[in-house]
Amino acid sequence: MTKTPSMKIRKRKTAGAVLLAFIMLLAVVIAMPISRTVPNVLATHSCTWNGIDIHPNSCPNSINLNSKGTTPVAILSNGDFDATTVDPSTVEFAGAPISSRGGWAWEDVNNDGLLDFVCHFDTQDLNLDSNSTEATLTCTYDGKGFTGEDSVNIVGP
Ligand SMILES: [Ca+2]
Ligand SMILES: [Ca+2]
Repeated sequence: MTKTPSMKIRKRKTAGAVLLAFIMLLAVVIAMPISRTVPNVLATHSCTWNGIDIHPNSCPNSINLNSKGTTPVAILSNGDFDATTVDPSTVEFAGAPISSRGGWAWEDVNNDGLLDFVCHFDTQDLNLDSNSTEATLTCTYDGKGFTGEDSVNIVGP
């Protein structure tokens, strides 16, 4: 049987469809690990942080605004940021300065080999209310400004 030009085109089209299907399958395979991690990210949304970890290594970050205690917050070091250069006198979390009761310390709270800056705030001084879902910490380090955020879960009466 002689191949007509139209058959050739049809064959090429079939090959194109097979290739397309293969690419789509490949895309699905590649996307699978991502789609597997997405639900995890969503599930742990309340534990995510942006530079800080309220109640280090604890989740959710429950805060009882009637508590007479202190709330610990870790400013986390990373490859580009050394939390040991934080100026403690400039640290403010939800409008409150570092508590004289809790103070601050350098401690590697997330075991990544980099010292983090852990500080405590008088919970009753925090400018948060029952509708708050996140809290912000600001400070200066090395003459530069730092802003970190983490989620909060307001509990209690
Ligand atoms: Ca936490
Ligand atoms: Ca660390």
